[in-house]
Formats: sequence, C-alpha cells, structure tokens
Amino acid sequence: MSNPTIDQLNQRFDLGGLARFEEGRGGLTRLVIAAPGVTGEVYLHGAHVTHWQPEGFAPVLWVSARSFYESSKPIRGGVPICFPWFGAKVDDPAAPAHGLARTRAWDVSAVHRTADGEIVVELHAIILDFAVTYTVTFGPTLTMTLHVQNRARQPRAFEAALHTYLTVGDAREVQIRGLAGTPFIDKTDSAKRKVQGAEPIMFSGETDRLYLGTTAACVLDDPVLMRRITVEKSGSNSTVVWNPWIAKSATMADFGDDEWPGMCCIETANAADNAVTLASTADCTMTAAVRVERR
Ligand code: TA6
Repeated sequence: MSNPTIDQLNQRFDLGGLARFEEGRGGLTRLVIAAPGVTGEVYLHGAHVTHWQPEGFAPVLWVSARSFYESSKPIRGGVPICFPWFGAKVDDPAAPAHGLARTRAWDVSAVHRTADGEIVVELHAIILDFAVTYTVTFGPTLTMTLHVQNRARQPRAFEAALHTYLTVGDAREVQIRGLAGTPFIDKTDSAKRKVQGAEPIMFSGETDRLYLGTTAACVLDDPVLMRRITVEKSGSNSTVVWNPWIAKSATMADFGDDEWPGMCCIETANAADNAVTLASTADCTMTAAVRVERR
C-alpha cells in the first residue's frame, strides 16, 4: 500500500502506545516510539531516524533546529541514508548530493516488538532498480541495517552511508578512537590521501574525512556530557568523520551558525574505493549499531 494514511498505518501496525504513527514536523508522517527504556522516531520521508534516546541518557542523535521538513529536502541531522551515491554524483554534478534515498517516501513493511522489548521498524523502497530494505531496531542499542538487492539485469555499483549525526557536549573536547593508522581522503584538503596517526581524532577546524578499508568500531569519548558513544558496524569498509566548523556551517541554510560545537558525524559507509558492485539479483547488507554508556 503506497501512501497510506496515518490511520491506516496505525490500524495495520498496531503496537498500542509503544509505537504510533503521527503527523510530524512539516506535516511529514513519523513513527514515534515510546517503549520501556527507549524513545525514538523515524520519518517515512527518507526512512529518516531523527531521535533515539535510551533511558538515563540525553538524546544521542543530533538534529538541527534549522532543519527543513519538506518532501523535496533531506532532514538535517539524525541518520540520513545516503544511497546510491555518496557526496556529489561523479557523472552528474546536478544530481542531489548523497543520492536519492533521503528524499524518497519509503513504505512501511513491518513494525513489531521483540521478546526483549525492542521496537523494530522495517521500511522499503525501490531506488533506480535497487530494492532497498531498511530495518531499524530501537532498544538499548540503535541498530540500523540497510539491505540492497540489484534488480537490474546487469552488474551495478553503488555507494551507501548511514550518515549518523551525534549530539556532543562540545565538539572541541571530544576524542574519537578506532581509526589509528587508517588511510583517508581529506575533503578539506583537495581530497588528498593521508593516513590517520596514532592519536585520537579531535576537532580543531572543519573536518571531513572518508576513511577507507576499515571495518573498525569507533568510540567517541565526550568529557562534557560524560558519556561514551560506540558506533559498531558490519558490511561497511568506509567510515566518515565530519564536523563542518564555523565557515561551512554558515553556508548551510538548514544548519544554525552556532550549532557546530554540539554535533559531529561518525558515518557507516561504503564509498569511493569501497563502492560496492552487485551482480544482477545479488544483494548485500550494511549495519550500524550505536550504543551509549556513562564515561
Ligand atoms: O559526510 C560528510 C559530507 O559529505 C560533508 O562533505 C557535507 O557535505 C555533509 O556530508 C552534509 O552533506 P549534505 O548534502 O547533507 O549537506
């Protein structure tokens, strides 16, 4: 059923008060999760997770106060799905950055509660003849799984990223570990290829790095919010670390000039050298698992 009404969705996927569809910001439909131990929300627009908060912690995902909530634009923050390309489309500069998935209306295929009390939401879309299924589990861990099948008759390559925006106390104070010795493309330095040193990553300016050939988990240490966020992954060989800092923030209409200290991105991806090629009918899966603990 494409474009069901909110009432039809709540009738079809009835979890009582644990998860309910409602009209969200900008009139976009969202599923709001309010289960024991966890709250969350995901918009059907872009299958965009915009909130995840395990009990006892401040919200983990960051969303700009200036975000658009329009069907033609991506939401700024949460976890945008970048697919089937990452960044600018190499052969079409006019194409939307980060692909088509994050401005697509996704359909809901399932909403259910696990025996452990987690809420699982499954959404799907057909994007350029790729069948994409996105499964999000809201619990003590936020688990997001992107499953892609190539429905075309020929092999095709794609890039993907779960572009996770994290709330931090002060981006100038956080440390990110897990990428020591990893090669990366530095998008703030003419896409030069470099190698991460042994020291933790800290932000002291615009930072926009695509780390390659890494399956490592990243751990963000936040001394201000006194918490540690871990982003584990599978089926992903790239990780992006981003903070726009002052000048870049000022260029984005949907990003407040003073918001950059409160966020950073640790993105689970397959991009550039790590783009994926699928034979006809072949499929693959990429998963990001985010958890938070007290420092
Ligand atoms: O993942 C980092 C990045 O590629 C940055 O270069 C910046 O463009 C960011 O994504 C946000 O992209 P967007 O198209 O959402 O403004």
